[in-house]
Amino acid sequence: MTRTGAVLRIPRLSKRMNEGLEASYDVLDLPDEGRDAFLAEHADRVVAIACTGNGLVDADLVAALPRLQVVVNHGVGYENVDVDACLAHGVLVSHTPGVLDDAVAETTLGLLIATRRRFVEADSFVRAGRWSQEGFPLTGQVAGSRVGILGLGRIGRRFAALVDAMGCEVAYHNRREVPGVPYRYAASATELAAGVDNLVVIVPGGASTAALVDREVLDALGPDGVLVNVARGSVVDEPALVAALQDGRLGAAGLDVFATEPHVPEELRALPNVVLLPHVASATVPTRNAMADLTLDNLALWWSTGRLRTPVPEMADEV
Ligand code: NAP
Ligand code: 8YV
Repeated sequence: MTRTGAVLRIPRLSKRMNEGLEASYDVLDLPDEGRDAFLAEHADRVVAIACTGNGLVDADLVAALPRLQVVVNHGVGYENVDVDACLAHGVLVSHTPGVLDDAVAETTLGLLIATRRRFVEADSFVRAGRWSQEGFPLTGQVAGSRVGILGLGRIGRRFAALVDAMGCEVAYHNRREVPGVPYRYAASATELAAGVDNLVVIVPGGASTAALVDREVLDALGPDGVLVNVARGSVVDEPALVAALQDGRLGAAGLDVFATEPHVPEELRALPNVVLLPHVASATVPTRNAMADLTLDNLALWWSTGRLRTPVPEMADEV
């Protein structure tokens, strides 16, 4: 199949992605300013979009691109893409499931241990020369603890296997019980939080999970509880989280994601009982290479056959 047209990049991507796109396609960059003038000049050339989490593909953009046929998203989460608008315009969407599970699961475990064992504080304690005057306080422990997983999907299951191997008692909540897993099912996020020491959040973002972890869930987790969020900032009610940490109603939190990245509220940054990461759960060289390659594979396959290797689940019947 011979296709003509340009690929719209939103925003500029990794070196590997940019080089892969530029080697094979006519690439345009959506500007932050002067969008209307850009679209007036180029809209009818664009047949594909290559984007990532902070590249918004909303209904207005989809409607403004009359020849758009495919969106390839670099990332497994795709709430940045309005899938309903794409479906309505016959536009296909792909994402990058599976290739990042190990990296995200190991980040989740690392963040949980760093938070529960206060490793970042302990590092500052040594650097400040305090060790010669006093010992660092004893902490809680992850091994053998009760771990709740909100979102037992691809990544959640990989993480469950890691903490299972550490002798943890694993429970989870999804909207549907997963058949055949050896972990206890909880009927709600609150019920899950009430029965564990550590709550790990790894559901998709978007409207359906917005503030799923609210004050009630945080209070159920309680003053000795640790929350780890590697999902999306939108899944946790951030002001409620800050208040719970400040009031001592929640023990500690390890966060890779925030409500309005890269902004992290000053109140969170001022707290000693948090470990904060800049959305790096998948950010290893091999994993980011695999994500870039899968994204480029989807585009190349669509370009030559009209099909996708890893369509988003809403489109599984379309390709
Ligand atoms: P997945 O395989 O689709 O798993 C998602 C799980 O969440 C499913 O088990 C699903 O079960 C559950 N779920 C969905 N909506 C729910 C709700 N409203 N309440 C309770 N459970 C719900 O996805 P994945 O590949 O594991 O990735 C999960 C998410 O992790 C991504 O969408 C992305 O947002 C995030 N992520 C973050 C990073 C990072 O860098 N921090 C990296 C990769 C992924 P049910 O459908 O039965 O509810
Ligand atoms: C990336 C992610 O940070 O895959 C996801 O959903 O959040 C991360 O792997 C993001 O896609 C930016 O590349």
